[in-house]
Amino acid sequence: MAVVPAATRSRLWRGVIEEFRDRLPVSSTTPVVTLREGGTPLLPAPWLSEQTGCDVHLKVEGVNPTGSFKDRGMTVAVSKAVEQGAEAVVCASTGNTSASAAAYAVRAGLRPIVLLPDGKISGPKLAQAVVHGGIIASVEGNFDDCLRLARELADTYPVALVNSVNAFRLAGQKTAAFEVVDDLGDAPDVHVLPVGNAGNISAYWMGYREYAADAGDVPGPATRRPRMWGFQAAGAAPFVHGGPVSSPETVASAIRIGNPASWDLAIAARDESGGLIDAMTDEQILAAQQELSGREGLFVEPASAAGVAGLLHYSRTGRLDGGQRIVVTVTGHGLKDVDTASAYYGEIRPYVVPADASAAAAALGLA
Ligand code: AN7
Repeated sequence: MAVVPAATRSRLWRGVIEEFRDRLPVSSTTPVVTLREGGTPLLPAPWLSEQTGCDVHLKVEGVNPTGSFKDRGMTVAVSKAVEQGAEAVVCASTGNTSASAAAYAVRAGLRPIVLLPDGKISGPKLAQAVVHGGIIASVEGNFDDCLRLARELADTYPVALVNSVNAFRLAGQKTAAFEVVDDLGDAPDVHVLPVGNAGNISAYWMGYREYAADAGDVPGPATRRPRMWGFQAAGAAPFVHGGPVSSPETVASAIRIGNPASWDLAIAARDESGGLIDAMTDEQILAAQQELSGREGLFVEPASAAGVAGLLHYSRTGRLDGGQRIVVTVTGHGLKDVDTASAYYGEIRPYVVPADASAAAAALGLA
């Protein structure tokens, strides 16, 4: 068998802790719990670029091991939990955090306790918590109730809280901004993403600031920082209303959150960057999800399309200058919520054909 010289082999991505160790709160003795998350594609988006007159790229976080960006923060949070001697972790979740927490916890030999809003998380996300051995509580309440409960449990009982109020989560998630700069050579003009509990917009802003080294005198890999544009769902838009929303409602169940934990950090990200946080309707979000699937070939879950919906809306209403370089984070895989996507198309009516080439060709419009 021919030997492939090491230099010509593709390099194995080691996960965000090993790739960015010097910028993360770990030491040489921290046990690294990883599923080799991160290193996700920055995908050029020709259709969105044409629509907006900008150079648009998608940061495709759905290819992480559990299918969402949550894995970046979870590798750090669970590694630190092990280091600190935890035996169990707890989180509240609209679905993706629980999937990620359960996977990383079992890998580390910890018990994953997940608090989910009763009936309000998608089937595939619930299945992930189940297959990873999650100890599941279905809470009579919404995400905000679950998070309050998770905090109270972690305050009183021997269990580590791994929601994004855990600073290790945000530290891990900031690595996505590092990857964007590493791939583009500098920060984009605008970074667009969905906003729910507001950890991710806060983490990206931390990452961009750190890489531009505005706190120290050593020049960083970036010469500039982007404006941060966050988009919520109209029925769950506390940042747009200027305060908590008591009964958040949206088809984008991942961002059905009325009382975001990272409120101050997200406001700072918005204002220090000269950015904005706005809301899109469920119709706009689903239309953007469909356009991403049908035009760019990328299937994302509804919440993940909120940023794309916002970008298209701002462009179509004349509020986006052309010629800019834009990165949009699409946070979770489309397979995370197949029911919502399928429902958008109504009843599926395939061509029913005999197993015969000429008859099939006629029915399918080939002949
Ligand atoms: C696909 O899993 O809050 O603003 O509990 O799953 O950082 O909260 C999920 C959030 C965007 C919003 N896109 O990010 C949870 C949870 C997807 C998400 C968000 C979430 P944040």
